[in-house]
Amino acid sequence: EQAMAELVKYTENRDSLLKAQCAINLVKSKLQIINSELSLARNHSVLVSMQDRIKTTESVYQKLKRKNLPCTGKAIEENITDMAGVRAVCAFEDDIYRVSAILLKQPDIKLAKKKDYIKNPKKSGYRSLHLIIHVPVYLSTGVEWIKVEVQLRTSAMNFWADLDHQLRYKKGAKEARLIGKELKEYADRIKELDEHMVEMRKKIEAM
Ligand code: 0O2
Repeated sequence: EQAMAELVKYTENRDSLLKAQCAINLVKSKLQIINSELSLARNHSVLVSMQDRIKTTESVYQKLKRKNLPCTGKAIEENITDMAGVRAVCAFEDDIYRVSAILLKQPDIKLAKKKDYIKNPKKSGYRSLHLIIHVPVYLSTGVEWIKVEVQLRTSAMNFWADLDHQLRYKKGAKEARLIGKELKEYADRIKELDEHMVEMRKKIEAM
């Protein structure tokens, strides 16, 4: 309980929440512009949907526990890279890399870390492209660079990850073990499906 109270000081600080929301809005606005331009150029809708969230105290707590870290501001600052998160869902896998390249070329975006779980899927079968970026939020007191984790996925990857997340986080370890192997097989099938969908689109474009 004391750990929780310590955590709340950092996760529910109004100043930090405001900055996180501003950073999210900025990234979403950039992604919307990229989507409009790219969809026009490629002649199909590139982004299917976008979601954002600020990590809850409970989720931060679970993550710190999982990593055996103390509930301190320092531990959050150093280890929780997704306090502010934006998820962008594309129809096609190749568009993920187009969106990412355009975003990262912008001079006011600083890339801290790129984790390509599409080229290197997690053991669970999880696939997505993660970009941990810093974006400038202009406040009356000056500029502050805020960390945002952008997760880029296809609709199919998102479908799989939502289901997996429900199982992994809402159910216990026992259930996860029982069904994990089966889910991994579906992740492989989704990978194939994503590849076929790009081929199909190219075929249609060439007609
Ligand atoms: P939530 O509820 O989404 O916020 P590490 O494993 O230490 O290298 P770390 O810091 O855990 O890396 O980050 P990682 O794994 O690069 O990305 C974390 C986020 O990616 C997760 O956030 C999930 O959103 C997503 N993710 C990563 N692996 C999986 C997976 O196997 N299945 C699903 N469904 N999502 C995954 P949180 O904080 O775990 O959860």
